[in-house]
Amino acid sequence: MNAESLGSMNAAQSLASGLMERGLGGIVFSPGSRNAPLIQAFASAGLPGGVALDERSAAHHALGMALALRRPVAVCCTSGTAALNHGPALAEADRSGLPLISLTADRPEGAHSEWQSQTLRQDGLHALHTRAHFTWKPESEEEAVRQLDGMAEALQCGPIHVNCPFDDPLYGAGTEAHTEVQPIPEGVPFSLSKPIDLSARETRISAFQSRLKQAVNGGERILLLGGTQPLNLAMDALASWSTHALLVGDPTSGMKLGDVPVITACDRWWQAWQATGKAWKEVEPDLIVSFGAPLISRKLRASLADGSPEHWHLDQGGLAPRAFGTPSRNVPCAVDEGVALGAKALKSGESALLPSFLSEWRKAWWDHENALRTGHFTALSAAGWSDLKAHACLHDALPSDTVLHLGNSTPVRYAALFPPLYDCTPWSNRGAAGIDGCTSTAVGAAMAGQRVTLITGELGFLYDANAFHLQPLPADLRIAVIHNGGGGIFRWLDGPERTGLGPSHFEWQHDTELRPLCDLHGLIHERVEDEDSLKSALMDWWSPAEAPKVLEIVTPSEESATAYFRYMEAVRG
Ligand SMILES: Cc1ncc(C[n+]2csc(CCOP(=O)(O)OP(=O)(O)O)c2C)c(N)n1
Repeated sequence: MNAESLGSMNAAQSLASGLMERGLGGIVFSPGSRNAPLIQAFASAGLPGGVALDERSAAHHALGMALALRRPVAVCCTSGTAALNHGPALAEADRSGLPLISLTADRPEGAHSEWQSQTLRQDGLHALHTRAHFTWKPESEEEAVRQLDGMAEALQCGPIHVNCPFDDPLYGAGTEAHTEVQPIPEGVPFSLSKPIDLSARETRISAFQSRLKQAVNGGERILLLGGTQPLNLAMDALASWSTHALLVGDPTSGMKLGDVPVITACDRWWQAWQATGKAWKEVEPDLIVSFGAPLISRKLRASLADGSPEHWHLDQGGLAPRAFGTPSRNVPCAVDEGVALGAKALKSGESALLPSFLSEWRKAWWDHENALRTGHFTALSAAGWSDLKAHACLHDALPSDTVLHLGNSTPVRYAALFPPLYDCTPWSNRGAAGIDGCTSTAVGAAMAGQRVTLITGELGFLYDANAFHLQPLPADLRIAVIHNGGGGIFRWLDGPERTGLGPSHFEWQHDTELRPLCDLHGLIHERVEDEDSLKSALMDWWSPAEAPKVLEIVTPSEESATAYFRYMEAVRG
């Protein structure tokens, strides 16, 4: 068997059934001709998904679905530049370990050098941002199975790219798209651990556990540091960590504030510590265990790197980032598994009494944090109408059962200031931190059946407006757009203003109206411009609606930046 003799239709069919047997949870198509065999093969399977015009958005829709379903989800496009547009979502998935499958149709081998139209060199196109890539042109049944197993294995660590060269004929007769979604086939859930070399894995995990036990017994200062990752981490495991270690992480790390003692407002903590003039040495850890995407607070990360601490990183795919100046060691397991294994090791080493300098070390972090938490309410109530106030109102009103997505500019940073009332692990595309797919990712999670609320800035919203060129568009979606007239984040930085180009080239100030855009896509639009109208709009904002709702919250840009800086000062008391 080979793809040509088998025919494009059969090759696509065997890919579809092979991926479904291995746990494919959904698929998003973009229209095209070369991908006709894939469309026909997968559309008849009745998987959750949709058809999205823009491939960049489609790939983010699939990313959001993979996040919500905890399963691999595919995105399928035609040949040529379409294939390049899967890049941003693949880069995000690669950093955050999500099982996204890019299926790009291609012309037969050699078409590009023969100067045929709509071709580029597609094999390995996304090699730098995927865990593995494949050319789907199996020469035998055995090879097909081997490739499919390779795909399933790589998907446990992150995204893959499958390039599919298809020859004519591309169209069969009478494919019936299943509009009724079939139950997702049982397969490999993406967080399941099934590593390539079991013995090497066991050795590295037991080295990690021994090291933790030794650190506890030796009274070393251990920091568990969480970046963005998709899993809600188990409370009992985190509770064990909190007995022996300090927990610090982004609001999107899966360590939920309130359930365990964790510091999430990292920039607030760091800025206030700097203001005390105290030495960093007092709070420096000896050993960092990290997981997830890079920490949002660059300043805290840089200070942590100052002390060149020993560093271990939990990542199923073997990543060992040099995040704190020194080389790190990889612990090859999924984040939830690694946290649980670490907790077990810490518990087994707990016979030694906590040395007093260790208690003092943790107390230094927590005394500082507790003072800031006390100062929070006074500092917040002193603020006038601003981004800060708008975020506070939104976080107060969020229903506990909503799945929160956060734009990755200021919204994810503001979220760190408010103790969560919702049950989920909030999400933000912090892996590669592009603003180009935040809305599409939220839409993707809603496509998978979640009740999603997205809080975003208006530039991110405008940028990713193609998120709504999607059929069918899910209705259970609420989008709060903080419209501060530009990229508010650039007012938090020193540099842009000094250049004299701040408003024009960095913030990108504009007067774009959001209503016409919402009308274009059939979104229910409402606009508020002060605290009282925001509060009253939020009273029944989450009640069922026919279409997604967009709440445009207009805030003053200059006052918003001032309110943030005043808050950061006032919170110190
Ligand atoms: C694809 C991409 N382009 C540019 C940037 C740089 N960038 C980071 S934040 C930002 C502005 C975001 O503005 P907005 O969405 O209004 O949010 P705010 O800063 O007001 O919270 C830009 C352009 C990026 N991260 N990703």
